[in-house]
Amino acid sequence: MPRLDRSTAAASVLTPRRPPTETGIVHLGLGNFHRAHQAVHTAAALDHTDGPWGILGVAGRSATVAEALREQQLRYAVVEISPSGTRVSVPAVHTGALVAAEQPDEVQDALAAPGTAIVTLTVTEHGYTFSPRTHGLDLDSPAVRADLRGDGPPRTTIGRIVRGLQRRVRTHARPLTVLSCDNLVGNGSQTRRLVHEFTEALPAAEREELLPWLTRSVTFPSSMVDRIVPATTDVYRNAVADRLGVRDAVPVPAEPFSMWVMEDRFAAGRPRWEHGGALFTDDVEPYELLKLRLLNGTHSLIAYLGALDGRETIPDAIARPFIAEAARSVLHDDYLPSLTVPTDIELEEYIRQLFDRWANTALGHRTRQVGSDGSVKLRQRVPEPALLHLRAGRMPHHLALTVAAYLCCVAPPSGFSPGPHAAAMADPAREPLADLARSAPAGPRTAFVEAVLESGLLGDHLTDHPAFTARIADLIDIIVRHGPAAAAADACGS
Ligand code: CS2
Repeated sequence: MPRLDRSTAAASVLTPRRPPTETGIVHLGLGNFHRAHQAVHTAAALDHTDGPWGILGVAGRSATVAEALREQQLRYAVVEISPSGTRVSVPAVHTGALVAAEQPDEVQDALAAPGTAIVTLTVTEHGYTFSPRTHGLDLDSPAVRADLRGDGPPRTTIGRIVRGLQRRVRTHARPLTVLSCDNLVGNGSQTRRLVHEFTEALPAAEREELLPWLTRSVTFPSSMVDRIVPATTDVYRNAVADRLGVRDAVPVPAEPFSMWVMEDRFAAGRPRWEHGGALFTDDVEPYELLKLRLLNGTHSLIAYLGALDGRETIPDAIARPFIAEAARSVLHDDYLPSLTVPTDIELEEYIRQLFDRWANTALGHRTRQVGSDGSVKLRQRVPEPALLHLRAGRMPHHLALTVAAYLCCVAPPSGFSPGPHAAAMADPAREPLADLARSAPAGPRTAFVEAVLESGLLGDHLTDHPAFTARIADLIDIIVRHGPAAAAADACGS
């Protein structure tokens, strides 16, 4: 069977009809999410109004996707899956694929190129080298320190951006937009702060060269992104082979739903993304919080309870009545009161859609994928709503359950086996949390939870609420002795 490439992609599935040849966007983070989200929205926009908006995709370290894309002349398929059917499309918007760790110079050139007007980012929550302790750039990280010294090619995303900006200011100093598309609260202002902090930590001459231009000419709009995109498996490779009669090594599975809301603060123009379904607003925060809490926050609880209950996928987990009930409770009782719902969102319909999306059995999104990186994800989802309730004298039982289930998955108390799906969750804090679990005294688990919260895992303020610590400890105990269903029943009954 021939490989998917420019000559074989069937015209009927290709968007836009006239693929761009000039690069206007450099994208950092060439994972599945970018290829099923910004790339698809850009393809749809360019189908309507063309322009110099090709995307140069940059992977961080792993060369697998970039190499496959190059072999396939930058074509890949998006396999949209729902119980009612499968739709395959080929977004043809990429103009190149680089690997930052292998081609650092090309990446800096691309960031500095006069035609580059936007840098988009999907580097995941832990790609930002953010320190929960200082609420700013992690200056203790060896990689950040090496990047500041300029020892070899940059290793961090923020380092790469700043080195590219230096090259830009030295050559032509045209304005630029840096657009974070990651699930962070205030992702634009966070990124701005980290880029500025990195610049401020540079030697004086470099700082003075860059900072005035950075302040004047580089904007950092915030954005809310939403599309469930699982990992690729052979099921999706076979779907492309069946539909298009070609081999695609790197297709991207995705649900049909997709949403993108952005602030319209672009320093040097942008594609007409509104024609590709994006919304523009002056204030993204209400959309971000809605999505981060109702979707992502609830998703985390479904993933951890599901994994502890032996469920491999999110649809398998939500099919368990006790998990569906816990999801409803966390969503309605704990997250919803912490939000101002944007006026154009029909809340009941939005929530109904969420449950349908989680129940998409055809998609097979794994509990281990959603449960991975909880130490960086939960910080964006849990502390603020929890504090809001605690300060008003209410106990957010299901947020406590979320943290308890997370800890049972990645830092299981000795003698407790959380099962294979939890064991497969990757987390940068796994080791330090396991150390805390090992050194916890026998008996009540309060000391362990206290130590976890004091480590800054969920920000600084939850430690002011010992009742929350005690509730998490309680629920861990119930999970260990009676299982996740009993803990969920306890949280619901409280
Ligand atoms: C999920 C998200 O893995 C996770 O934490 O909650 O990846 C979620 O699927 C996306 O944000 C949906 O837009």
